[in-house]
Amino acid sequence: MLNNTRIRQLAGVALCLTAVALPAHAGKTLDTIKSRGELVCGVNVALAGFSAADSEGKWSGLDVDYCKALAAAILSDANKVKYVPLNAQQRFTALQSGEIDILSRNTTWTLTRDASLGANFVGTIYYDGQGFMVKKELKIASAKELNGATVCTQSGTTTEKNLTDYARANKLDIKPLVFEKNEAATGAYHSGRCEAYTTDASGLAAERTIAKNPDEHLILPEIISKEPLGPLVRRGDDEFFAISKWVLNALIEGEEYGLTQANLDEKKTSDDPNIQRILGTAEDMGTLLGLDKEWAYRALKATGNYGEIFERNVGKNSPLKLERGLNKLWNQGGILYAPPIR
Ligand SMILES: N[C@@H](CCC(=O)N[C@@H](CS)C(=O)NCC(=O)O)C(=O)O
Repeated sequence: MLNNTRIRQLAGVALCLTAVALPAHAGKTLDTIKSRGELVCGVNVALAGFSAADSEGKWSGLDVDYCKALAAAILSDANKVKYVPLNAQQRFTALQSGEIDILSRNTTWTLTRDASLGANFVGTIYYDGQGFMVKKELKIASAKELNGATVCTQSGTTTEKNLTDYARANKLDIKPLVFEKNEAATGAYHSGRCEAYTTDASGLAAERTIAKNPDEHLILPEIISKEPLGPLVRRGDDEFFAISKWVLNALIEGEEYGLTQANLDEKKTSDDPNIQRILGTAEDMGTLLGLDKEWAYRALKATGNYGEIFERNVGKNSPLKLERGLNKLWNQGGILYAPPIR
């Protein structure tokens, strides 16, 4: 029989083992970012609207803006971000090895990834789904007409499996042509080796904008999967995980409470307690996260709220012209719902 002392001893051993098992980065990410004076953010090499560098090396996009907001919250400067461009294959290793602090790169949240990469998904920044693009000259109007077609796609993504699942479920004889590099997949599509190219609908819109003649391409109406895209952080650092989650929530709540880049300073005198909490003019919520009371004010000031980020980068007046759709707020017909800042 185990007596109480023995039980406590065993529990102590178990605790020690747990502590030893934690990754070396545990709890340290915030300190590392602060002492380095820079957030290291893994992004897509080039995905119009989400992450792209201009000729001067200036990065922009929806995924990039999230990194800027995070840097503003932590370091009080949205420019203190080092962007590490990563392709589909490289992205998870870069996070696991500690090369980057956070991966903000059109990455779909799935059970397999959540459970097996040693990483945690921060949330969903863009609700997407997989679609198909074809050349208009082929006169294909629906994915159901892809029987016998060759479809180009990239490996190391969720895309490949969705394609085979869709073909099987719809009894379509689709031949996937899979490339390690996205340029190879799109190149094969443009040169006519494949009848269709498949990826996230946002990726299709991005690809169409950079095509030689965007009008020659049609994005088919079918969306064949759920692709909730969001940032990931390494496991084992709950503090940094919380900061990353709440910065995303603050961008969404900012929109919900009508806080824009332009009116933010004016709103500092608001007597709405929700706004006061977000902007830190009454209670200090930031200290609970290891930040300070102006964390969310700085994030919103740097990038604007979620709606502003969306419109600027991928919305109707941007080259991608994407509809808000599911990415509208929960009280405006969408599914964006941030837990409350209180
Ligand atoms: N959301 C999907 C697809 C993400 C993805 O990597 N898409 C491709 C096609 S748009 C891409 O960005 N490739 C660029 C690259 O690997 O450099 C996933 O997480 O697997």
